[in-house]
Amino acid sequence: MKILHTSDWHLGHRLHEQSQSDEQQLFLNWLIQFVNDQLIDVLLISGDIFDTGTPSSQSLSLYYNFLVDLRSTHCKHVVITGGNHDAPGTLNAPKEILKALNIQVIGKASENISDEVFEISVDDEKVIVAAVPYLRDQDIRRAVAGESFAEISDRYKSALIKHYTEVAEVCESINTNNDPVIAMGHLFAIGGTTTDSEQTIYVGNAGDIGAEDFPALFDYIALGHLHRHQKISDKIIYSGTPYILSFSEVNHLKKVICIEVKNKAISSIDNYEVPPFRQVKRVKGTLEECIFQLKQIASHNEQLEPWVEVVLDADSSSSVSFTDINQAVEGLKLKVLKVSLNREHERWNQLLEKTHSKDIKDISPLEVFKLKCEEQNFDITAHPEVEDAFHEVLQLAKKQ
Ligand SMILES: [Mn+2]
Repeated sequence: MKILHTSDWHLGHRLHEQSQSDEQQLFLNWLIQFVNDQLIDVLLISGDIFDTGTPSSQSLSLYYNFLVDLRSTHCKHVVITGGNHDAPGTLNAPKEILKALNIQVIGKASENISDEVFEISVDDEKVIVAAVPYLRDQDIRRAVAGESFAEISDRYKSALIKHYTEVAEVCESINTNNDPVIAMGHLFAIGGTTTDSEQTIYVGNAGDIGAEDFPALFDYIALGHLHRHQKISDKIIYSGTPYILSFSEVNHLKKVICIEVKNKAISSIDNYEVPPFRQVKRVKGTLEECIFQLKQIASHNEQLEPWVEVVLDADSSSSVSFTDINQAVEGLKLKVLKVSLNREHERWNQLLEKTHSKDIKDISPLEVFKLKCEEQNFDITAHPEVEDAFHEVLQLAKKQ
């Protein structure tokens, strides 16, 4: 049995006011083909199907047309969970009719936790899926008057772990044949790295959940929320978004994950690169260097117009405006969506000046750290423990 894990489609998302529906449509077409070619049996989508709680009719058609197209492929089972961007009501509205098509939707935490558990059989293999959606504080925890922020985070974390523990117990109680158990989730797990396009789910370290907080019963945990594809452990994985949702993601490869089940066990977990249907790039340097790179980007014949962020060196761009850049690229097959200044250059120069050095290589990491503290108005001399911690981190970094 082959299971495909994806998440964070954010249908309807706009990048700097530009609609991303073209690349979203191309991705969905590609996914149908991929499901067919790879003989995928089960599709899991771990939250953030839509970018907003009230998706446009265009975003809704992308979604429903995809589900209809999927009917004619090899894939006969779909499990969809809600993310923090999805309105539970929107996702859940067609729940019953989708259920009749073997598409299970869990828009929000269920009152009866066993409603989040599905048994899926394909030929002679079976898996149990715990379809845990994004868990809203109010859905899993009773508010207590006068709670401090730390207490709220702490209780939320306990409620979240309790929810996973309970759903694991339901899975265990029905798993009489020792089949693989897969959980889904839409949350921030410790060890993950963020990009600029996720909304913070909760603040404060007390609310974070780590690999060790998930019940050991799960053979795989298909996570959504973080937009960079990454592993929290060998079996706890974020698929990441299938396309770029912010310029901070320009160097990320976008992936979908394929989990294969053979002889009652997960036999392989492989990730597959999603082709970039639109080139989203960032060019850096002086105005001339940026224009040169823009021309190079525009010289490739792309299906969709490339989108670019121009990051100009601060010292070379005092008089350059967004209009100047746009005039310079007129006629090129690309669009500049963002122009920003790179202050790094300036900062290094100031640093060199302060330390009376000629080259950054002459400055020790500790000196750089102390200057950074100074810049942030943090008095490191009053906090020797911070300097100790820095040395510790430095030693660790050197070992790697
Ligand atoms: Mn998301």
